[in-house]
Amino acid sequence: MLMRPVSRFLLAAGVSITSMALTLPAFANRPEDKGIAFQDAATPLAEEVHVFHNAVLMPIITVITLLVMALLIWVMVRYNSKANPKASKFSHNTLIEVIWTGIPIFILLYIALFSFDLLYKEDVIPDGKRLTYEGDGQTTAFVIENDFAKSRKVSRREHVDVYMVNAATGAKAKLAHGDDYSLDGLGDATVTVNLNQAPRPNEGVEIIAGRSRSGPGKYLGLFGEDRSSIVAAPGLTIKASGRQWGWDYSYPDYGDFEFSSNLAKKEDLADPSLYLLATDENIIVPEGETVRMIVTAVDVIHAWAMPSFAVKIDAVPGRLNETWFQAPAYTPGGSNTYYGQCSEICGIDHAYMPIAVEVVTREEFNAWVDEQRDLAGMEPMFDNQEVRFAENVAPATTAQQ
Ligand SMILES: [Cu+2]
Repeated sequence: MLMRPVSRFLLAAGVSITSMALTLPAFANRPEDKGIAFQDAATPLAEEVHVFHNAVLMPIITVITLLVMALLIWVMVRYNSKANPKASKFSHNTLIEVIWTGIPIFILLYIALFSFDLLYKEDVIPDGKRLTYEGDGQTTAFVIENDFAKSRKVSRREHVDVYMVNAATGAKAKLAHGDDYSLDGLGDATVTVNLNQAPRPNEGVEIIAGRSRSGPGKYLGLFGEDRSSIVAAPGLTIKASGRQWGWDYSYPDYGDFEFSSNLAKKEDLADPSLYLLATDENIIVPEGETVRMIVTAVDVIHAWAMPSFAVKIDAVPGRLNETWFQAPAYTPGGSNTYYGQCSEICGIDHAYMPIAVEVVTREEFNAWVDEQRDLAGMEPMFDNQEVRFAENVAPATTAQQ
């Protein structure tokens, strides 16, 4: 098992761990004491799962519960032995039997209508294509190669999202089809986005094309607000391997460096309430990136779960399971670490194998990759002189055995 010093990356040199500990933000994205609702959704897919639960399942559950309770009360009051001393003897009623078979069929069909769509999105890795252009004040036409598989081709205007990006701040504004741009060649080999106004040199255009739309859309495609967006294909793959008692991670796209992530000791935590959630080494992901998780186990079945991403997948020895999530945006000074736990009872220390995903900026991610590559004896990939990692800033937390 690999053991690593606890590392924290600091943007500016000279920031000591003491001041870090004092300025640690309040953590969200974790279970709350006495909480009974979902953790806040941190990804569009998790939002969609919450909408499915709140708008589709909850009304059905509520109506059925009230109906059954009313029927029970009615039976108890109207048909008890005092109120109804002479019981009737019939045992069949065709109409009632058709009703109580038919209604549940419609309820299940209604649930399936929404849940099959959601299951598909959870299961299938997004394949959206992201193109970015810098404005030059003249160009208005941007071309998308429509080289998706036949069933995934860009053929409707819902399959293209266009954003205007402010180059200085990185702020994105979604453009409206019709008002801001038109599309040519939908379903053909190339699709052209024609902007009504050429982006200026300090502006950028971001085009995402594909059918992997996620996030709450209009109810039945008709009512309400559409907050969905097309998700780009994964730009990062992380392999997670569950073991008694912790997780090992590797980053195959960046030289396959590996590290172990174990339960952080209580005395090492700035916030002791994070005990059993915090790890000694977090999974580091760049903000906004689509991440493919490949999950397996080395001994018994574990499960990799991140409630705020609505992700839970079994880690089965000898098998590779695949899932994905979209890393949330990085909030400067905010809570950028998300907590989950092994979610398959795997033995005596099942409760001691937490999962922590930390979202960072792209520059910090690159610096972290270089640090990990250095620890694994590899050359740096990015070698950014401005962003540095501070090593050995806290006492090393070792695996508990
Ligand atoms: Cu486990």
